[in-house]
Amino acid sequence: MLNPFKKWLGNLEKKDAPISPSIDLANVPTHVAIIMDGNGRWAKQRGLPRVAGHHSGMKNVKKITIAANDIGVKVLTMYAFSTENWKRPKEEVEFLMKLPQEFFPMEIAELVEKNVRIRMTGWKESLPDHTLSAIEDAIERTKHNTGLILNFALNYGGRKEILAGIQDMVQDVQAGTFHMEDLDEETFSSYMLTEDLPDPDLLIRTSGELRLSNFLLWQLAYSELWFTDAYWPEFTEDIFYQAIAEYQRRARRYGGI
Ligand code: V07
Repeated sequence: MLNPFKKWLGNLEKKDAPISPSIDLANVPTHVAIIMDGNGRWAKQRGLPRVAGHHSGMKNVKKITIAANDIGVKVLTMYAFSTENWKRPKEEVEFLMKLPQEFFPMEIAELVEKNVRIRMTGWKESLPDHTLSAIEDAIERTKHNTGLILNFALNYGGRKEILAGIQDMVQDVQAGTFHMEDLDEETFSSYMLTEDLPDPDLLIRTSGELRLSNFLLWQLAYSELWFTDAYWPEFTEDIFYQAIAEYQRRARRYGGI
């Protein structure tokens, strides 16, 4: 690019919200996954209860969804609750399970206006009825939207997903509807909960932890990983765009040369 500001200026002409001059809008990751960590620590640092951190974290979800939508990200997967999180204190779990029903009345109008489609990856069975109906309502009300897919990973665990996929596959083999000769990475992917989504191009984890914590184990095989010390409630559009710019600077070679 001869004039690095050309895209930036082009941007300003098309949109009123300035994005970032360092982002190449022609090379934006299709699928970004985020581990929204550090809500409890953010709260503790301020002398607040952990749940205040979760609440603040919830309010950050829409902001980053809109920032992602503005640059053309197609899928945004947010890790909201893992299969391990049930082990937390009962009061905290109960509070977390109320967040979906609180999120939608507050955010749905703007998300619908931006053409965002809501989805969920995880096991619905063990969620409380009030949580599940809030989620299903949002999925239903946005199912015809064609913009960014906001995919909540909720009651999700990567190893459990892989084992469940193997179980389903073995059942299909026994029923004669799947043949072992056809097993390869692509057919196995169709047994994952994310069957119809592309693999994430970029994983972001907040709060300084450098682990995958059982998130999208199969799907993250070739993803770029990006970490920040910022706690999720203080993660801004600017930090998000820094991650995108860094993603664009890295050569992605898929283990080849
Ligand atoms: C949760 C807020 C974000 C920080 C991480 C943990 C706490 C949004 C939702 C949500 C989930 C499904 C849905 C609509 C909204 C949510 C949980 C926790 C359990 F359809 N934030 N958020 N769900 N946190």
